[in-house]
Amino acid sequence: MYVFTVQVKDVYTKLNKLNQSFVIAIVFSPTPTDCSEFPPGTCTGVYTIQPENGPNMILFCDMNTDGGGEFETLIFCKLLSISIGNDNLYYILRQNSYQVRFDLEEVNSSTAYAVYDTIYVADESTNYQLTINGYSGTVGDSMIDVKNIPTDGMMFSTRDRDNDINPSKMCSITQKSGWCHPRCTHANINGLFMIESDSKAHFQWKSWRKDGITKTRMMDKPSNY
Ligand SMILES: [Ca+2]
Repeated sequence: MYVFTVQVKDVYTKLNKLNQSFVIAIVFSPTPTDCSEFPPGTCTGVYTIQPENGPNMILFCDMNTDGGGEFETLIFCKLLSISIGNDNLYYILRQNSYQVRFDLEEVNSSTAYAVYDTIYVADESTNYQLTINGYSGTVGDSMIDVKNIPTDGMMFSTRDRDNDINPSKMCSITQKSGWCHPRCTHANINGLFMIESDSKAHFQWKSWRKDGITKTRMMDKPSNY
């Protein structure tokens, strides 16, 4: 039997330096190890989980999309951005086999998705090396770069950590996104919200839209859920 309490967490203030944004996190006891452990009928919402031998963390759990049990690793829209971070992803994903789903929306409100059967993020000693493969969906497979090199197997780059395979560029700077860039990626899901710009830095999923993507969601769930 699960019981739950409600906590108010100042998450967005820490992440975005906003002053008056709070999120209510529902805390079950015992603490689930991921969103798939919540009892049937649990509502979509913000919850506290704790992976085995890992830290407590707050997640947005989507209990509706594609059968539920998914946790949102990234939410990007005009007003908010929440990311659980690579360390927390590692603690969750090492527990089981997971799949990942990307939901994309463009300026005219049409939507599309991609599912990859396998996702894993290794620990910091590997520079958070990403495993992602087994595409299906409606947006096409954009987990490749401009030379058709797959994103699968790449390490995470940030503006001060160049782990991509492009010797002449830092793709995290060119595309303004922390990501497992091979060369500069076709799926810039951590890019900027810039509908009108033709910059390489905005949201992109080139096999679907080069411009005009207004929302991206990345959600993971156990493969056997
Ligand atoms: Ca580089």
